[in-house]
Amino acid sequence: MEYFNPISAWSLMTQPSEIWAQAFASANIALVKYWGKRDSNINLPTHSSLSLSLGRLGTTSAIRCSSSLVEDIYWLNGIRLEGSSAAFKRLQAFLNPFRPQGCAFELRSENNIPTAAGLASSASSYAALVMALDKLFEWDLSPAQMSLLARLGSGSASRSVYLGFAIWHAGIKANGEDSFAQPLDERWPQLRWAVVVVDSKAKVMSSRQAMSRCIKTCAWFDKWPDLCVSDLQEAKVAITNKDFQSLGDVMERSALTMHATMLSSSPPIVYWQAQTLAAMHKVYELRSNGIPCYFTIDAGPNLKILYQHQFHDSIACELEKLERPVLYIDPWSVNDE
Ligand code: 2P0
Repeated sequence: MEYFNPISAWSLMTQPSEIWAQAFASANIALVKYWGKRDSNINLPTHSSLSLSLGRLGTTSAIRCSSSLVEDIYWLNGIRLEGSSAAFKRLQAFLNPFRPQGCAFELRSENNIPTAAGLASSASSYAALVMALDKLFEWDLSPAQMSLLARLGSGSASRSVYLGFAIWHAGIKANGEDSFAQPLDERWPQLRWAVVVVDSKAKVMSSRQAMSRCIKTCAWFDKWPDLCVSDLQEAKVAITNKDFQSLGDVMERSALTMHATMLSSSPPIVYWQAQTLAAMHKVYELRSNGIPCYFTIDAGPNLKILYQHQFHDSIACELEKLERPVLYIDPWSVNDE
């Protein structure tokens, strides 16, 4: 089956361009998680997911395409990727369909978030890359088309072409043409993220590998997509009603159930560290003291806490006691505070 790619017809007409094109994309954190694929070649998920952007945390990518380059060159945070590395091969496979004949790409990506530490750097990387390509080749794609293309690089990247809330529709078609994200037309300016950086080193197992192990070895994995469908419905209602407690409840449940699939896999996958649990218990303690805040956690040890800005001082004062770096983020602002 041919997979759906809105560019293929145009790429043949694309001329090499010596100029650089640059774009920024925010990382995103899923409130209702994506965890499971119906097609791993083109990142088609088993169910829809919902995210909120990470504002100023993300990736800036600059790209050029030239016939004077003898081979592709990819830089990540100033370090040139080895041609034999998995990251290089993945980028090259992604770029090949758009490559004008006889040309090579030079890509410079800068993440201002710890790379590969469960802070969604692949999401912002592929989204920024697609946005930069759109400028470079003057494709003039719609956001939904950019989302679809970004999904081919990394599933969660489909949600990173937007600021704010985004829903990635799972779609049902085998070629993926109906699997892309759209923004949720709701602003909630009081919301903030606190990201507790427990460990910024690259994780031992990629999300991709972990997801695949869960699908193959978690005995109850077939129950998970249905739970996500009801969680998504509940989260959408909570956002419409600006019901912080309901949104927090569903967000924590989605994250913990996703981690339950990892704990039920063989061998089990445990991303949490002692300080991850300490941070979770700090959230419970804050709540029991009347300060509303909720956590979510991805494929890594770092905890993301959602709160409303009027509680910032009380929350920051308590999180400081964890003695870990904490990043405070306005989901809708891409500027440093
Ligand atoms: C998410 N995660 O919804 C979930 C929650 C991690 C935990 O999407 O294989 O890097 O590139 O599609 O997008 C991380 O997985 O995986 C992820 P691929 P991706 O944010």
